[in-house]
Amino acid sequence: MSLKLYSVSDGPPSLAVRQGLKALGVDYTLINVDFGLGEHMTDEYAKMNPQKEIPVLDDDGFMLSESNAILQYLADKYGKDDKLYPKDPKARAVVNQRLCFNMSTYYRSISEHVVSSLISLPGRSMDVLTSELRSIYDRIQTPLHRNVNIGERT
Ligand SMILES: N[C@@H](CCC(=O)N[C@@H](CS)C(=O)NCC(=O)O)C(=O)O
Repeated sequence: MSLKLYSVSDGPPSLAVRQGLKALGVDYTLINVDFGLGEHMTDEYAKMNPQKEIPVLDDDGFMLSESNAILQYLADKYGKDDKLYPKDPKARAVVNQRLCFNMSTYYRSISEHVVSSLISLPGRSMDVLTSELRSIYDRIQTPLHRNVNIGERT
């Protein structure tokens, strides 16, 4: 078995995949991609992921990008039971909802917040970004509580 993960040390999507691999107890080779040096912007890297984003999983030549897709693939392939990624349609749908919400809304808002502390984003003051982030955080609490009986497994 030759499983490799191209990862950036402090990138949330990369960290999520590393957590998934740890939870599943899967051995792999970690390849650090230096974001600052732009190692993900090379033509060589684009052959693995035309989006030029990190992380990328290489499972014996099967290349996969997008952290959520990687997590779902790993859980399907290596999960010894269905605790991490349930097979029951409703329980799985709750996990998928969290993954989609994180990618479409929560992570985007956190990223914008972090970037704006480094460079100012036109028309996006820190106060506005903070209040958006708070509101997003509050909104995820409702479905978290509503699905608590299913969520026990997540
Ligand atoms: N949707 C992607 C997002 C990955 C992502 O944004 N990775 C960042 C590093 S944390 C990246 O590679 N950014 C490339 C760039 O900004 O040039 C995923 O979940 O894997």
